[in-house]
Amino acid sequence: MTDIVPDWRPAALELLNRSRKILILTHHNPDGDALGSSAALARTLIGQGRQADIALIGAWAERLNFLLTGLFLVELPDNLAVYDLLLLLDCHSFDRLGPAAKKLAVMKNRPPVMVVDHHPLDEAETFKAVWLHQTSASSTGELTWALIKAWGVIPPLLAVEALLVAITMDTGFFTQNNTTATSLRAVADLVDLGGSLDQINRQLKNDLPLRRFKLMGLVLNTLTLYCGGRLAVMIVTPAFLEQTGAVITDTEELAEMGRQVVGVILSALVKDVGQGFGTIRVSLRSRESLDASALARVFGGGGHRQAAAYDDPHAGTAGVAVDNLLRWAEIFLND
Ligand SMILES: [Mn+2]
Repeated sequence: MTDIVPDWRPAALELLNRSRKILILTHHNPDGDALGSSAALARTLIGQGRQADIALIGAWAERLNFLLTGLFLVELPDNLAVYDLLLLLDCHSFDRLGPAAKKLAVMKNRPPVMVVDHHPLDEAETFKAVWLHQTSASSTGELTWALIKAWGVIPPLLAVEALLVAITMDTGFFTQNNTTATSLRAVADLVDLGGSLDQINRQLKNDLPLRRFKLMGLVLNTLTLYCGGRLAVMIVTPAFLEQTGAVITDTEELAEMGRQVVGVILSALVKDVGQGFGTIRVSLRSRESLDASALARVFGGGGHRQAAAYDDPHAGTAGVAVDNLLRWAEIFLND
Protein backbone atom coordinates (compact mmCIF):
# COMPACT_ATOMS: atom_id res chain seq x y z
CA MET A 1 0.00 0.00 0.00
CA THR A 2 1.26 3.41 -0.80
CA ASP A 3 0.22 6.99 -0.99
CA ILE A 4 1.03 8.76 -4.18
CA VAL A 5 1.08 12.26 -2.89
CA PRO A 6 4.24 14.12 -3.74
CA ASP A 7 3.73 17.16 -5.76
CA TRP A 8 0.56 16.42 -7.67
CA ARG A 9 -0.08 20.17 -7.85
CA PRO A 10 1.90 21.36 -10.91
CA ALA A 11 0.76 18.49 -13.14
CA ALA A 12 -2.85 18.61 -11.90
CA LEU A 13 -3.18 22.37 -12.36
CA GLU A 14 -1.54 22.24 -15.76
CA LEU A 15 -4.11 19.63 -16.85
CA LEU A 16 -7.05 21.63 -15.47
CA ASN A 17 -5.80 24.80 -17.11
CA ARG A 18 -5.38 23.35 -20.56
CA SER A 19 -8.39 20.99 -20.73
CA ARG A 20 -11.63 22.23 -22.30
CA LYS A 21 -13.73 19.05 -22.54
CA ILE A 22 -13.60 16.85 -19.50
CA LEU A 23 -15.20 13.50 -18.75
CA ILE A 24 -15.73 12.62 -15.09
CA LEU A 25 -15.96 8.97 -14.12
CA THR A 26 -16.50 7.47 -10.71
CA HIS A 27 -16.85 4.01 -9.26
CA HIS A 28 -19.63 1.63 -10.18
CA ASN A 29 -22.73 2.14 -7.94
CA PRO A 30 -21.57 5.58 -6.78
CA ASP A 31 -22.02 6.57 -3.14
CA GLY A 32 -22.39 10.07 -1.67
CA ASP A 33 -18.66 10.75 -1.82
CA ALA A 34 -18.42 9.63 -5.45
CA LEU A 35 -21.49 11.60 -6.58
CA GLY A 36 -20.74 14.63 -4.41
CA SER A 37 -17.14 14.91 -5.64
CA SER A 38 -18.15 14.38 -9.27
CA ALA A 39 -20.95 16.94 -9.09
CA ALA A 40 -18.75 19.46 -7.29
CA LEU A 41 -15.88 19.24 -9.73
CA ALA A 42 -18.22 19.27 -12.74
CA ARG A 43 -19.95 22.43 -11.49
CA THR A 44 -16.63 24.09 -10.73
CA LEU A 45 -15.27 23.25 -14.19
CA ILE A 46 -18.45 24.47 -15.88
CA GLY A 47 -18.14 27.68 -13.86
CA GLN A 48 -14.70 28.08 -15.44
CA GLY A 49 -16.10 27.76 -18.96
CA ARG A 50 -15.30 24.08 -19.42
CA GLN A 51 -17.49 21.30 -20.75
CA ALA A 52 -17.74 18.71 -17.98
CA ASP A 53 -19.69 15.51 -18.66
CA ILE A 54 -20.30 12.81 -16.08
CA ALA A 55 -20.77 9.14 -16.99
CA LEU A 56 -22.30 7.21 -14.08
CA ILE A 57 -22.35 3.43 -14.01
CA GLY A 58 -24.69 1.28 -11.92
CA ALA A 59 -27.24 2.45 -9.36
CA TRP A 60 -27.23 5.07 -6.64
CA ALA A 61 -29.53 6.23 -3.86
CA GLU A 62 -32.46 8.24 -5.15
CA ARG A 63 -32.05 10.79 -2.34
CA LEU A 64 -28.69 11.83 -3.86
CA ASN A 65 -30.29 12.85 -7.17
CA PHE A 66 -30.44 16.48 -6.04
CA LEU A 67 -26.66 16.61 -6.48
CA LEU A 68 -26.99 16.01 -10.21
CA THR A 69 -29.67 18.54 -11.11
CA GLY A 70 -28.74 20.41 -14.28
CA LEU A 71 -25.51 18.51 -14.89
CA PHE A 72 -24.60 16.73 -18.12
CA LEU A 73 -24.93 12.97 -17.66
CA VAL A 74 -23.70 10.92 -20.61
CA GLU A 75 -23.47 7.24 -21.48
CA LEU A 76 -20.00 5.78 -21.23
CA PRO A 77 -18.60 6.86 -24.61
CA ASP A 78 -17.06 4.46 -27.13
CA ASN A 79 -14.68 7.13 -28.24
CA LEU A 80 -12.82 9.11 -25.64
CA ALA A 81 -10.81 11.12 -28.14
CA VAL A 82 -13.37 13.94 -27.99
CA TYR A 83 -12.26 14.65 -24.41
CA ASP A 84 -9.08 16.43 -23.30
CA LEU A 85 -9.08 14.92 -19.83
CA LEU A 86 -10.50 11.93 -17.98
CA LEU A 87 -11.08 12.51 -14.28
CA LEU A 88 -11.41 9.39 -12.16
CA LEU A 89 -12.92 10.42 -8.85
CA ASP A 90 -13.21 8.16 -5.77
CA CYS A 91 -11.89 5.49 -8.09
CA HIS A 92 -8.32 4.39 -8.70
CA SER A 93 -8.70 1.79 -11.41
CA PHE A 94 -10.70 1.16 -14.55
CA ASP A 95 -11.82 -2.08 -12.89
CA ARG A 96 -13.70 -0.13 -10.23
CA LEU A 97 -15.77 1.57 -12.92
CA GLY A 98 -17.56 -1.74 -13.42
CA PRO A 99 -17.53 -4.38 -16.13
CA ALA A 100 -18.71 -2.05 -18.91
CA ALA A 101 -15.74 0.24 -18.44
CA LYS A 102 -12.93 -2.27 -18.74
CA LYS A 103 -12.58 -1.35 -22.39
CA LEU A 104 -11.36 2.09 -21.30
CA ALA A 105 -8.22 0.59 -19.77
CA VAL A 106 -6.93 -0.55 -23.15
CA MET A 107 -8.50 2.12 -25.34
CA LYS A 108 -6.27 3.79 -27.86
CA ASN A 109 -6.25 7.60 -28.09
CA ARG A 110 -7.16 7.84 -24.45
CA PRO A 111 -6.84 11.41 -23.19
CA PRO A 112 -4.69 12.14 -20.11
CA VAL A 113 -6.10 10.78 -16.87
CA MET A 114 -6.18 12.35 -13.42
CA VAL A 115 -7.07 10.22 -10.41
CA VAL A 116 -8.45 11.74 -7.20
CA ASP A 117 -9.01 9.03 -4.61
CA HIS A 118 -8.48 7.87 -1.04
CA HIS A 119 -8.99 4.11 -1.39
CA PRO A 120 -5.95 1.97 -0.62
CA LEU A 121 -4.20 0.62 -3.67
CA ASP A 122 -1.20 -1.51 -4.48
CA GLU A 123 1.62 0.01 -6.43
CA ALA A 124 0.99 -2.67 -9.07
CA GLU A 125 -2.44 -1.13 -9.71
CA THR A 126 -1.09 2.25 -10.73
CA PHE A 127 -1.01 3.42 -14.32
CA LYS A 128 0.07 6.51 -16.17
CA ALA A 129 -1.96 9.39 -14.73
CA VAL A 130 -1.70 12.41 -12.49
CA TRP A 131 -2.37 10.98 -9.03
CA LEU A 132 -3.94 12.91 -6.20
CA HIS A 133 -4.13 9.92 -3.94
CA GLN A 134 -4.14 10.00 -0.14
CA THR A 135 -5.45 7.17 1.97
CA SER A 136 -5.26 9.47 5.00
CA ALA A 137 -7.97 11.69 3.49
CA SER A 138 -11.46 11.13 4.88
CA SER A 139 -13.04 11.27 1.48
CA THR A 140 -12.53 12.08 -2.16
CA GLY A 141 -14.58 15.18 -1.36
CA GLU A 142 -11.79 16.40 0.90
CA LEU A 143 -9.20 15.83 -1.85
CA THR A 144 -11.44 17.40 -4.48
CA TRP A 145 -11.62 20.49 -2.30
CA ALA A 146 -7.80 20.48 -2.00
CA LEU A 147 -7.62 20.36 -5.80
CA ILE A 148 -10.12 23.19 -6.35
CA LYS A 149 -8.40 25.27 -3.68
CA ALA A 150 -4.99 24.69 -5.26
CA TRP A 151 -6.48 25.76 -8.59
CA GLY A 152 -7.43 29.05 -6.93
CA VAL A 153 -11.04 28.92 -8.07
CA ILE A 154 -14.11 29.78 -5.95
CA PRO A 155 -16.60 26.94 -6.51
CA PRO A 156 -20.29 27.78 -7.03
CA LEU A 157 -22.56 27.21 -4.01
CA LEU A 158 -24.01 23.97 -5.42
CA ALA A 159 -20.45 22.63 -5.69
CA VAL A 160 -19.73 23.69 -2.10
CA GLU A 161 -22.82 21.78 -0.96
CA ALA A 162 -21.88 18.72 -3.00
CA LEU A 163 -18.44 18.66 -1.35
CA LEU A 164 -20.06 18.87 2.06
CA VAL A 165 -22.29 15.92 1.16
CA ALA A 166 -19.24 13.94 0.07
CA ILE A 167 -17.29 14.57 3.27
CA THR A 168 -20.33 14.21 5.52
CA MET A 169 -21.25 10.82 4.12
CA ASP A 170 -17.76 9.31 4.02
CA THR A 171 -17.13 10.32 7.64
CA GLY A 172 -20.51 9.02 8.83
CA PHE A 173 -21.65 12.57 9.66
CA PHE A 174 -18.24 13.33 11.25
CA THR A 175 -18.44 10.41 13.66
CA GLN A 176 -15.84 8.02 12.22
CA ASN A 177 -12.15 8.04 12.99
CA ASN A 178 -11.34 9.27 9.47
CA THR A 179 -12.78 12.64 10.58
CA THR A 180 -9.39 14.34 10.93
CA ALA A 181 -8.49 17.93 11.67
CA THR A 182 -7.74 18.27 7.95
CA SER A 183 -11.22 17.11 6.99
CA LEU A 184 -12.78 19.49 9.51
CA ARG A 185 -10.66 22.34 8.10
CA ALA A 186 -11.98 21.50 4.64
CA VAL A 187 -15.51 21.61 6.08
CA ALA A 188 -14.74 24.96 7.72
CA ASP A 189 -13.58 26.35 4.35
CA LEU A 190 -16.81 25.13 2.75
CA VAL A 191 -18.97 26.62 5.51
CA ASP A 192 -17.08 29.90 5.01
CA LEU A 193 -18.09 29.71 1.35
CA GLY A 194 -21.77 29.53 2.29
CA GLY A 195 -22.33 25.79 2.79
CA SER A 196 -24.86 24.80 5.46
CA LEU A 197 -24.35 21.62 7.48
CA ASP A 198 -27.88 21.90 8.78
CA GLN A 199 -29.26 21.83 5.27
CA ILE A 200 -27.05 18.90 4.24
CA ASN A 201 -28.16 17.00 7.32
CA ARG A 202 -31.81 17.57 6.47
CA GLN A 203 -31.32 16.62 2.83
CA LEU A 204 -29.56 13.39 3.71
CA LYS A 205 -31.48 12.24 6.76
CA ASN A 206 -35.06 13.30 6.08
CA ASP A 207 -37.57 12.68 3.34
CA LEU A 208 -36.74 8.99 3.20
CA PRO A 209 -39.31 6.73 1.53
CA LEU A 210 -41.49 4.56 3.78
CA ARG A 211 -40.32 1.40 1.97
CA ARG A 212 -36.86 1.99 3.40
CA PHE A 213 -38.14 1.65 6.94
CA LYS A 214 -40.30 -1.38 6.08
CA LEU A 215 -37.24 -3.09 4.59
CA MET A 216 -35.16 -2.09 7.61
CA GLY A 217 -37.65 -3.86 9.88
CA LEU A 218 -37.42 -7.11 7.92
CA VAL A 219 -33.64 -7.01 7.65
CA LEU A 220 -33.05 -6.11 11.32
CA ASN A 221 -35.19 -9.10 12.20
CA THR A 222 -32.57 -11.38 10.57
CA LEU A 223 -29.75 -9.99 12.73
CA THR A 224 -27.83 -12.93 14.14
CA LEU A 225 -24.67 -12.88 16.24
CA TYR A 226 -21.84 -15.34 15.64
CA CYS A 227 -18.30 -15.84 16.91
CA GLY A 228 -19.20 -15.27 20.53
CA GLY A 229 -21.13 -12.09 19.74
CA ARG A 230 -18.31 -10.41 17.81
CA LEU A 231 -19.85 -10.87 14.36
CA ALA A 232 -23.31 -9.54 13.41
CA VAL A 233 -24.87 -10.81 10.19
CA MET A 234 -28.01 -9.54 8.47
CA ILE A 235 -29.56 -10.71 5.24
CA VAL A 236 -31.49 -8.99 2.45
CA THR A 237 -33.51 -11.39 0.31
CA PRO A 238 -35.32 -10.87 -3.01
CA ALA A 239 -38.57 -11.57 -1.13
CA PHE A 240 -37.90 -8.66 1.27
CA LEU A 241 -37.36 -6.30 -1.66
CA GLU A 242 -40.49 -7.50 -3.39
CA GLN A 243 -42.62 -7.34 -0.27
CA THR A 244 -41.60 -3.75 0.59
CA GLY A 245 -41.05 -2.36 -2.92
CA ALA A 246 -37.58 -1.33 -1.73
CA VAL A 247 -34.46 -1.20 -3.88
CA ILE A 248 -30.97 -2.24 -2.93
CA THR A 249 -29.83 1.33 -2.26
CA ASP A 250 -32.44 1.44 0.51
CA THR A 251 -30.13 -0.80 2.55
CA GLU A 252 -27.44 1.86 3.02
CA GLU A 253 -27.19 2.21 6.82
CA LEU A 254 -28.04 -1.35 7.74
CA ALA A 255 -24.48 -2.68 7.81
CA GLU A 256 -23.57 0.13 10.21
CA MET A 257 -26.46 -0.72 12.51
CA GLY A 258 -25.04 -4.21 13.07
CA ARG A 259 -21.83 -2.64 14.32
CA GLN A 260 -23.78 -0.67 16.94
CA VAL A 261 -24.61 -3.82 18.87
CA VAL A 262 -22.54 -4.12 22.05
CA GLY A 263 -19.61 -6.50 21.63
CA VAL A 264 -19.78 -6.56 17.82
CA ILE A 265 -16.45 -5.98 16.05
CA LEU A 266 -17.57 -6.95 12.56
CA SER A 267 -20.96 -6.39 10.95
CA ALA A 268 -21.92 -7.97 7.64
CA LEU A 269 -24.93 -7.23 5.46
CA VAL A 270 -25.44 -10.02 2.92
CA LYS A 271 -27.50 -8.83 -0.04
CA ASP A 272 -29.19 -11.23 -2.43
CA VAL A 273 -31.05 -9.39 -5.20
CA GLY A 274 -32.07 -12.61 -6.93
CA GLN A 275 -29.54 -12.45 -9.76
CA GLY A 276 -27.80 -15.67 -8.88
CA PHE A 277 -24.27 -16.94 -8.64
CA GLY A 278 -21.51 -14.41 -8.04
CA THR A 279 -23.89 -11.49 -7.41
CA ILE A 280 -24.35 -11.87 -3.64
CA ARG A 281 -22.88 -8.68 -2.25
CA VAL A 282 -21.52 -8.51 1.28
CA SER A 283 -21.00 -5.10 2.94
CA LEU A 284 -18.69 -5.11 5.95
CA ARG A 285 -18.32 -2.59 8.76
CA SER A 286 -15.76 -3.13 11.50
CA ARG A 287 -14.45 -1.56 14.64
CA GLU A 288 -10.93 -0.17 14.76
CA SER A 289 -9.14 -3.38 15.70
CA LEU A 290 -10.31 -5.27 12.62
CA ASP A 291 -9.36 -4.56 9.00
CA ALA A 292 -12.55 -5.22 7.04
CA SER A 293 -10.85 -4.50 3.71
CA ALA A 294 -8.38 -7.38 4.28
CA LEU A 295 -11.32 -9.75 4.74
CA ALA A 296 -13.05 -8.32 1.65
CA ARG A 297 -9.88 -8.88 -0.39
CA VAL A 298 -10.05 -12.62 0.38
CA PHE A 299 -13.18 -12.63 -1.81
CA GLY A 300 -11.78 -10.27 -4.45
CA GLY A 301 -13.35 -7.13 -2.98
CA GLY A 302 -11.87 -4.12 -1.22
CA GLY A 303 -12.57 -0.82 0.45
CA HIS A 304 -11.43 0.90 3.60
CA ARG A 305 -10.27 -0.47 6.94
CA GLN A 306 -13.63 0.09 8.62
CA ALA A 307 -15.91 -0.19 5.58
CA ALA A 308 -15.44 -2.69 2.79
CA ALA A 309 -17.42 -4.93 0.45
CA TYR A 310 -17.21 -7.84 -1.94
CA ASP A 311 -19.31 -9.94 -4.29
CA ASP A 312 -18.93 -13.55 -3.13
CA PRO A 313 -17.60 -15.41 -6.18
CA HIS A 314 -18.58 -18.78 -4.67
CA ALA A 315 -22.17 -18.11 -3.60
CA GLY A 316 -25.53 -18.17 -5.37
CA THR A 317 -27.62 -17.57 -2.26
CA ALA A 318 -27.32 -15.50 0.89
CA GLY A 319 -27.09 -18.70 2.97
CA VAL A 320 -23.98 -19.90 1.14
CA ALA A 321 -22.43 -16.43 1.34
CA VAL A 322 -23.00 -16.44 5.11
CA ASP A 323 -21.32 -19.88 5.40
CA ASN A 324 -18.34 -18.67 3.36
CA LEU A 325 -18.10 -15.52 5.44
CA LEU A 326 -18.23 -17.44 8.73
CA ARG A 327 -15.31 -19.62 7.66
CA TRP A 328 -13.05 -16.59 7.15
CA ALA A 329 -14.49 -14.32 9.83
CA GLU A 330 -13.41 -16.85 12.48
CA ILE A 331 -9.82 -16.46 11.30
CA PHE A 332 -9.93 -12.66 11.15
CA LEU A 333 -11.69 -12.27 14.48
CA ASN A 334 -9.20 -14.54 16.21
CA ASP A 335 -6.19 -12.69 14.82
MN1 LIG B 1 -14.97 7.71 -0.78
